[in-house]
Order: sequence, then structure tokens, then C-alpha cells
Amino acid sequence: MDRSYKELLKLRRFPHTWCPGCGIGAVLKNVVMVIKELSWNNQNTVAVSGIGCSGRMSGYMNLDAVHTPHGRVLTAAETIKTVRPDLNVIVLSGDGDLASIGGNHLLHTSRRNPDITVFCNNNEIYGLTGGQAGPTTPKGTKTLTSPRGEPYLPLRLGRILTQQPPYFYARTTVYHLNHFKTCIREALLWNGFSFVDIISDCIELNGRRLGFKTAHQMFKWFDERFHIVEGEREHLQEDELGIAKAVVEKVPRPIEKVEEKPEIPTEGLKPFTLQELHHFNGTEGKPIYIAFKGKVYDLSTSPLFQGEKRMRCHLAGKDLTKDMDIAPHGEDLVFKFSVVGKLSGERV
Ligand SMILES: Cc1ncc(C[n+]2csc(CCOP(=O)(O)OP(=O)(O)O)c2C)c(N)n1
Ligand code: SF4
Repeated sequence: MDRSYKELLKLRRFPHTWCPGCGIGAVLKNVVMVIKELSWNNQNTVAVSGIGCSGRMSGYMNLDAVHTPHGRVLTAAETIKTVRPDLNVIVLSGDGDLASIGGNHLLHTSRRNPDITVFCNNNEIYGLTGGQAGPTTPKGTKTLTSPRGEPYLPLRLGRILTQQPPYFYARTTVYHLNHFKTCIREALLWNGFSFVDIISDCIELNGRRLGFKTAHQMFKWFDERFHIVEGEREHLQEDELGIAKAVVEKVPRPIEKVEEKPEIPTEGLKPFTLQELHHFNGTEGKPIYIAFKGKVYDLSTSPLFQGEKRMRCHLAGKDLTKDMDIAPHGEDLVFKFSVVGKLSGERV
């Protein structure tokens, strides 16, 4: 068996801190294996983690890694991708970190669609802090904070993340290993925001409370709860493992009609020096003239010139060529007004 994926693990930090049987180990191993298969390495790939047992994954990877404050993993990952688009950016975190305290970032990062891949170790609980109910805990589950059963319906991550294209949402489990690896690979190769929702086990602080004696018993339970669906689809039912993806259809942009600007001849126009132009500044009933690219326009009827005969910070009676060249509307502000002369003489 090819064990070269171990190059991507910081083996000197092992043994890891996770409980025996915890699903996080399988997430780490399989993500690293696929990264190795794709020949990604510590020169071109960054791993970003949040807080929680799952958040420790990046620390065991032989990649540049960032361990971020609780809930802020996506902001850090998106920032890295923005300033270094050449890097592969992967996120490894828990359902609590991503969907509870980080829920708002999940909504908006997915909406902005940066090219990053998120691996969510979804054990349906807050593991690190003792097994409290989180946003993905199924209704009725007994936890440290819901001893009589979680009273609320969980967040349906699959529904939230497949609301509007483009999206890539995969649901898999740590038990369905072949399927899991396919999801990892497709997500890493997806161009845009991709999210792999990995149903995983926290045997110690969730499983035992639910009556499971071993992690393997929990895996069997995953097998009963979920089934794999093959092929292209846009949405997944709550009991389906698969990949839901959609791209935005490229609609050709309508060609903008460019308004023809009449060419105004300058011969025969009355010449104005800058000093003379300054006189027409709109005060005491005088007309409002401004110069633009050598022509003098009468803007007396322009609603843009108001108090103190200013157009925003620009005064009437001036040559505004430089200002209008860099303004968003530029020439469009003046060309519908009549030309009353041309600029001549030296600047004063
Ligand atoms: C601001 C802040 N609030 C609360 C905590 C406590 N805390 C640490 S990890 C965690 C939950 C982690 O749950 P999850 O992301 O599901 O990870 P798991 O431990 O289950 O892998 C919480 C609430 C914290 N570290 N910082
Ligand atoms: S507490 Fe739960 S999630 Fe954390 S390492 Fe142990 S089994 Fe895994």
C-alpha cells in the first residue's frame, strides 16, 4: 500500500490528542491521501482550521497552517485565497465552529463563492467542550445540555448551501470510505466554494450518551440512516449521501448602445481666457460656464450646480477637464449642454 501520504503529516506530533475511535482521524487521513494523489504539497496548499477537536486537524498536517479564533475560519481562508489566488486553500473544522458561531460567515463566504474547499467534521455535537447540543444536533438527541432531548429542529446545511447556484455540497460519512474519498477529490477539484459535510462520530461525548458502546456501532448506525445516491443532482434529501452541484448559466451580456456624441467644430467659437471664464461663475445672476477639453459649456440650466454655484466640490467658471476625466460620469455630464466658446490663452 502506498504510504507516501504520510509526508503530509507532522508525525513528530503524534500520537494525536483525539479519543480512540473518534471520526476525526479518518477525516485527516483521507483528506491527506487525496491531497497527495493530486500532488498538492506544502508549497502550494494551505490548511485553515477553527476551534474544537476538529480544529486540531491542520496542526497535524505538514502544510502551512492557520489555527483561527472560534468561528472565524472562513474569513481567514477567504482572505488567504484573495491575496494568494495561486494557493490551494482548504478548511478543516467542526459543525459547531462552522455552523454555530461561524454561521454568518458560512452564509456570506459561500455566497461570495471563493475557490476554497471546506471539510466539515459533522459529529452533530460540540465535542471539545463536553458534548453540548449544537445547531446540527438532531431533534430529540440527549446531550449534556439537552438531557431530555434536543427540542429544536437542526439546521439543514445541505439546504442552506444549495439555495442558489453556483454551489458544491457533498454529504458523506467516515464509514463510507470510497464515497468519502470521491467527495474529497471532487470538492478539491471544484472551481469555487465547495463544502463536504462529513457525518462523523464523537464516540466519547455523544455516542456513549446515545447508547453506543463502540465507534463501529455508530458507523453501522450511519449506514442505516443514510444511503448513497449516484449521478448528477442539484439537491440531496436528508438521508442521502452524494454530491449536489450547480453552476450559473452564462447569459451573454446585452451589448450596450453607445450614444453618439456630436463632434462640435471649434472654428468660429468665441475664445475665452481662463480669467474671462472665471467671470461666469453663476454669482449675481451671471451664467454658469465651465471648460472641458478646450470647449466652454453653458451649464446654467444644470441641476448639478447648486449652492455657491458648485458641482459637488467643483466651482463654476473653471476648466474642469482634469476632474471630469477621472470622474465616473466624465464627459456625459456636459455634452448635452450647449457650447458657447473655446478656451484660449494661458492658464492663470
Ligand atoms: C468565542 C468562543 N466561544 C466558545 C468557545 C468554546 N468552544 C470551543 S470548541 C467549541 C465547539 C466546537 O464544536 P465543533 O466545531 O463541533 O468541534 P468538535 O469539538 O465537535 O470537533 C466551543 C463552543 C471558544 N473557544 N471561543
Ligand atoms: S471528544 Fe469527541 S470529537 Fe473530541 S476527540 Fe473525543 S471523540 Fe473526538
